[in-house]
Amino acid sequence: MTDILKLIETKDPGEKEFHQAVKEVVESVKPVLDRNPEYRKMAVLERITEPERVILFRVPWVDDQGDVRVNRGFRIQMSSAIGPYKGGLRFHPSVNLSILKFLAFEQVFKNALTTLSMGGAKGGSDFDPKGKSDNEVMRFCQSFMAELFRHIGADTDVPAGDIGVGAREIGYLFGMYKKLRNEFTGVLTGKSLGWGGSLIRPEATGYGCVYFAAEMLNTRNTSLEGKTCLVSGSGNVAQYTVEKILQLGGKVVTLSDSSGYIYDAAGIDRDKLDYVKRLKNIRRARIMEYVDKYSEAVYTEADSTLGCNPLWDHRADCAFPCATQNEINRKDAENLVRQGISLVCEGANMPCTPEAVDVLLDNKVLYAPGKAANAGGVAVSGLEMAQNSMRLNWPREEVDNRLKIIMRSIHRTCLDAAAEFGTPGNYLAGANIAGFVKVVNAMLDQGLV
Ligand code: NDP
Ligand code: 2IT
Repeated sequence: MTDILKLIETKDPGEKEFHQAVKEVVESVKPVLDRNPEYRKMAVLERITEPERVILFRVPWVDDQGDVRVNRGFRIQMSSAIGPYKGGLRFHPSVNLSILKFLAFEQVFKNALTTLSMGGAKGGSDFDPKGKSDNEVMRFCQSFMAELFRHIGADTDVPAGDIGVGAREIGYLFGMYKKLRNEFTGVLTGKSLGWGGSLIRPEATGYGCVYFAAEMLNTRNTSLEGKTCLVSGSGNVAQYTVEKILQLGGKVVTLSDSSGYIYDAAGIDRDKLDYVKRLKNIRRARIMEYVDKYSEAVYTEADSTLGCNPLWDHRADCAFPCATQNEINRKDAENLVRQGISLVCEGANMPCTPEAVDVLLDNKVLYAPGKAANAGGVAVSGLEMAQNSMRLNWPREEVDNRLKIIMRSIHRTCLDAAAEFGTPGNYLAGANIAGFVKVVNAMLDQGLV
């Protein structure tokens, strides 16, 4: 087991997020390998940690001043064992190979858990959409797609959104793909409703995450009704996480962005959430403006010298990290436990460090890893692909019901796999094991490819 970790540390030095994601899965699946000697013989770990294909390309574009800019584009096609490559695109200055490989690796298991036929991928660029005009974003997206189009397709690889990529970017990317290929196919998901998008796709990650949390609470005979919740981020996933928590009777007291966080003791109600949606999605402004509008709330600037994020140091029952990777460290987890938290459900991908997860599990906190809890987003992407293939659009209730059924099934699958392999109640082990077994069995069926 250590060998595979040593191997990737030697082969891929410095890719710390990728190493972190691999280590977690490898530790979880050890009992599965022990029970199935064939897996080791067929080198499944060595194969599953090596992307099937990595595409790295130059993205030149012209800004509004007429200056030429150059960014780096990526697509990591990690696994096509159970379906076409599938996973989001992230536009953020922090994007690098390590981050996209960790995300693609996680996506393989997440997509397997959805029960739909999707392989795993991730892509993006170090382009920062913040502060850019719509025209600049459009020119960037067109240049990005001018290379990516030759590597993707409705039956090959179907990208979608992630941090910094929402409906606007998907629109520009789709337009360019269609022009270059001269075909109108479901090559991207997260499309707008008028031209192939699915109802509930914008809501799906956040709603699904809260459905998953409700299932977990149900195992302890309780619900979100009356629970105080901490939510981080204020983008797509955070907004719809808050919306569903409110619908289920919970109270949300925090939201954040990379500049800082707001704490609203009175609770972020439906009207305040609508304000946040306008602030973030239309004006693309900072969350600090919330306190100008609602003076009862308090804004705290982000301070990386603190060694912890004070957002996670408020009295609460449930926490939903919905911003980015490694946003909850050991100290944050200790603060959450001290403040009485009983559930942490990951809307973001890998927001808890391994040390934070240990603290949560040691303290019997219900903890759901992102690859299970945030799988609703890609699940509804899968439903968007199905609708596109049929050239049909399902009504809102139908997609939402399917999403609920999928989240319930993922919850059950995690618990069953965890129990079968000797770690009852451990959703992390369960998610890793169940996703791994499905993908690895498909790899074995298909021979050495
Ligand atoms: P958005 O771009 O809509 O929102 C991202 C939010 O997180 C913003 O509030 C952003 O603040 C904050 N954020 C981003 N990077 C950092 C950082 N380095 N430090 C602090 N805050 C940061 O993205 P999404 O809501 O789509 O994605 C949020 C998380 O959910 C990501 O981990 C993503 O991988 C995951 N996810 C997304 C899915 C989807 O369908 N969109 C599906 C499953 C998971 P700011 O505006 O200041 O950058
Ligand atoms: O992390 C994720 O699951 C996503 N960003 C969504 C991927 C998708 O293809 O819908």
